[in-house]
Amino acid sequence: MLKLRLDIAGMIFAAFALTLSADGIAADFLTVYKGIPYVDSRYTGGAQAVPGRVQCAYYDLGGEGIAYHDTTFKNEGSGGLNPADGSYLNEFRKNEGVDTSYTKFHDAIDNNPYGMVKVEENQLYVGWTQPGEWFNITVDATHAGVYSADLLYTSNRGGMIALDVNGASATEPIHIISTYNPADPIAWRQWHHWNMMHDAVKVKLNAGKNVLTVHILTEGNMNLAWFQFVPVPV
Ligand SMILES: [Ca+2]
Ligand SMILES: [Ca+2]
Repeated sequence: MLKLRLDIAGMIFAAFALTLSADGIAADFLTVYKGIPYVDSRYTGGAQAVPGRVQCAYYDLGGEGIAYHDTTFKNEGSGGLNPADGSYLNEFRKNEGVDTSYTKFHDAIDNNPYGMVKVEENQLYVGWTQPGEWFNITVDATHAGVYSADLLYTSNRGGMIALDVNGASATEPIHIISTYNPADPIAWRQWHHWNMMHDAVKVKLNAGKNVLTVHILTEGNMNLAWFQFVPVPV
């Protein structure tokens, strides 16, 4: 059943990709793109502002093949590792394929001594990332230009990500520095060593609406929390 679902998802994605190439790619991306900015009972902001902090967990609405591609149909975090209990955080986007979770301070999970930076408690993130997965985030840039972004993340094995802007490749593969630390005696906590990569990403945006696509290229096992975008001085 799972394989069938993945096959269907793959076909939807392939059809979507064909639509894009037939239409001449990037310039037409925004006119054919069916995803919409995320919104819920707690987050009402819509397209995320640039400059500013762009939360990965607020990836677009639109579902598999449109707003994201994920290799597992269910959300491995919400409703999975974090049991459905009626709370906002445990049930956050639990019916979507992208795997989301949030930082926890009990039992020294995300406030462990092996993190390179301190994170806030209850910080949402996209986890269970695998090569080939991607998700879209609609942002709203105050002005056209080049922006760079720091990335808050963990990475058990290192790996590569890349970003598209409006359907066109916008970065070279970005090497994500591993946060693995053999000194941590708890194996599962290798997924919780938070780090900041400064100027991890540099992209050129149009004024107003842009769609960022975050691609997981290699390794996976990264937890991606947010990109903090600032303008690059001309
Ligand atoms: Ca999934
Ligand atoms: Ca996943």
